[in-house]
Amino acid sequence: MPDRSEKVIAAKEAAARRAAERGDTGSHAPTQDRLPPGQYLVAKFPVLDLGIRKPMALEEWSLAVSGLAERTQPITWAELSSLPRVEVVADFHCVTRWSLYDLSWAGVRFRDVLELIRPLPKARFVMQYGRDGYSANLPLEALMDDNVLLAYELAGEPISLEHGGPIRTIIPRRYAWKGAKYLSGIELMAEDRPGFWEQRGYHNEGDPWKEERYW
Ligand SMILES: Nc1nc2c(c(=O)[nH]1)N[C@H]1C(S)=C(S)[C@@H](COP(=O)(O)O)O[C@H]1N2
Ligand SMILES: [Mo]
Repeated sequence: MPDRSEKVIAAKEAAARRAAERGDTGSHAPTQDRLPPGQYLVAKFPVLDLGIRKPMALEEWSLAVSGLAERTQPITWAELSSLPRVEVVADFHCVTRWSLYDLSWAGVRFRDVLELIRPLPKARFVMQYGRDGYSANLPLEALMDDNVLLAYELAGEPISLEHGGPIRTIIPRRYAWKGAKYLSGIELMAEDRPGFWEQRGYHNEGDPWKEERYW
């Protein structure tokens, strides 16, 4: 990993550690109905990731499938794009406290992809992987929501490399770190396992309305 991203990671880890030492779990009194507690609104969409951005055309994209599923062959773009197109307008909340309203995404439901994969009954958790080495864990249940997408468009355009193209996951009910940019694989698991930030002091659930920021 390049120096720059190691520094960013170290700084964010240290902030999570200091907050935990202060006994500050990140909790604040609620501000407004729409803005989760402790968040501020931004107008422009920031770019936030590990800084490892490898271009990839949609036609080259595929999703690796591993773990507890009937099907473990990769899902190709041709197959993904044959699933129903779904549009979701959602607010976006980063654990580092910026929020953005009304991002408009298009893609396919995570749920529809899971239907292709057919998770085994024992599968209760999912790890998403990004091609930058990222990972994020969630209960399978959380990915069944109507508004959880494998997104391929943002504001009517193919998702740019900066914002995680060609395919990224969005999970509007969780902090944004729970959705992998540069989505490259998913693993179905019987037991939960912490992802990239969850190993580095971030909360396992990441619900912005409960301010589940850090351990
Ligand atoms: N693959 C990958 N996905 C990722 C990240 C990352 O570093 N790598 N960062 C997460 C974090 S912390 C946030 S806030 C959002 C940022 O998305 P954006 O860069 O489009 O604003 O992506 C999330 N998904
Ligand atoms: Mo974030």
